[in-house]
Amino acid sequence: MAHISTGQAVVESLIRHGVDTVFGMPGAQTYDLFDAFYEARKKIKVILVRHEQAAAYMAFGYARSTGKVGVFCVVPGPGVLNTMAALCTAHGANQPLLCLTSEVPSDFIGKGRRHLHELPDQLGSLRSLLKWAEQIDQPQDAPAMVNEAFVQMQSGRPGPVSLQIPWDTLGATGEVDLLDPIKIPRISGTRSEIRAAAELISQSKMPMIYVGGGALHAGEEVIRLAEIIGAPVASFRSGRGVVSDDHPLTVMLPVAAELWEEIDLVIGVGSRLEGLYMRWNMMQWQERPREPKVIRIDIDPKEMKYWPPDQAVVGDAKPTVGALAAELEKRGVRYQNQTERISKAKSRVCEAIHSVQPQIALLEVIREILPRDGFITGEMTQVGFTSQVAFPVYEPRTYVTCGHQDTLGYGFPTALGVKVANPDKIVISITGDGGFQFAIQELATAKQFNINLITIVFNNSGYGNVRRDQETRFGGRVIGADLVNPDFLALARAYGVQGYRAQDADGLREVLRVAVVKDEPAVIEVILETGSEVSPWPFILRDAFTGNTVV
Ligand SMILES: Cc1ncc(C[n+]2csc(CCOP(=O)(O)OP(=O)(O)O)c2C)c(N)n1
Ligand SMILES: [Mg+2]
Repeated sequence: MAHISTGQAVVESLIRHGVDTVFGMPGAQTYDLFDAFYEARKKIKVILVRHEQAAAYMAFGYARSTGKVGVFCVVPGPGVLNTMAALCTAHGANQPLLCLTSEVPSDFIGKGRRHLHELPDQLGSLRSLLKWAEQIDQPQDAPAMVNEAFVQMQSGRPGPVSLQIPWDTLGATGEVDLLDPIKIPRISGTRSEIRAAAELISQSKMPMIYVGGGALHAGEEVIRLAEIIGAPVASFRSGRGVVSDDHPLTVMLPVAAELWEEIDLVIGVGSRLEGLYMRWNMMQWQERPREPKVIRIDIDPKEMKYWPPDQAVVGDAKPTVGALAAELEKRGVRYQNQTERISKAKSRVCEAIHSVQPQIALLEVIREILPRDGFITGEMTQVGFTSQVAFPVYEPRTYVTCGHQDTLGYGFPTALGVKVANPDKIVISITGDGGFQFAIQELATAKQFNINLITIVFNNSGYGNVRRDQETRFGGRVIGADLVNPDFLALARAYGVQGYRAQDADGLREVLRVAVVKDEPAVIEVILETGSEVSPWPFILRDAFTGNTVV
């Protein structure tokens, strides 16, 4: 029992959960919380940002690259609203993020008197967007509320949550009992579900495994299953790296498209099967075709209603896939060897996708220099889109994406969080000139906190993706797509960050090598001629293989 404030009780509880970093920006309502962070400064590092969106994106990058909870702390009202794009991205990508914030003083809540930073219904707004949100009303409640927040973030389908503590409550003191964290068990699918799934697999001649973000911790089990049944393991973006791309059974999305016609069973693991059914067919697939058959292994039972499989197995990927592999081994399943078919499809796609220039050449240079355990963070840019279907990934979590929200501007601040979480690894952010300018001021954060991130900016003087669509689908009626940009290198230098420029892939190789050795925050600008990039979309939406045109 200790006599402490609510703020101190929250911070002590975070420490018990292993939190070592908090991203954020203080304000009057959160002073007591920041004062508690000050007291705990030997155990928790506070990283100050220049705009709250970056605090949330950095926490997102921290979570995505480690599997741990990402924590940020912002003022209520405008502070919280500034983090919403990142929170909806975290929600879409099932990431455990804790948004710590405050509220108007308790006596003012719900009165509508327009107190400083007051929202009509902040808790209601947060609940409508997040997995869970609660208010702490007294110091004694803080440890149990923090425990519940961690359970909510990490159990079932993970997701972002918020704890708000009213201005006056944060400083209020009381006798507090600190608590140990609650262990979250990994629950397997039932025996009967696993037997039924094994039965379907035994009847299949050409199965394909398809993994998503829910399988990132289950790589070993997925490989075991793949090797028992000789099936290719496909993924779009969140599942990249579950199985290394240099395993002969791993295939990227366009290779899966090549194999698709003969596949008679899809085994989805921790995935909404977005690549197959929500990207292909121009994102127009309303109902699941009867063939191929589908088994879905997912921790979220609701998924089974959204996209009904022939066999549902509700459980955590790790024990469930492990149990399924054991069941198949016991049965001695025989399979048709697909290895040659897979390697032929890989070579065909490799040749075809080589036409997506200059993106492929640029990505090859990045892959050549980035160590196997180095991280790359994507963006909604031509090189970023191409990377989703062409950049080899060797380890889980090293390919950091925003998932289905396709949130322009997430990349650079997210990558800063990845680097904070992985200071000893090389981290590269790839971004367009458009996306970079969503959070360019965080170069100051990189400088101040020695976040040695390498940011490669592909400068085509515009929203290249928009421009291409307007050129090809609206007869050249280009509107809202061209950008007059600042001098990115001068800007980087003004922030005290190293700046480099490259004109092509060879130039990028030269400066990227230098930047990696120097190990300091760096911006590399790659100049691209406007409209010069070949569209990667046929390889994502599958029309390269079906002859359809992009709608
Ligand atoms: C938050 C958000 N706003 C707008 C968009 C729509 N959008 C997608 S890509 C894009 C252009 C990106 O331009 P840039 O970052 O320069 O990359 P480029 O396509 O030029 O390589 C836009 C505006 C989006 N996906 N997300
Ligand atoms: Mg651009």
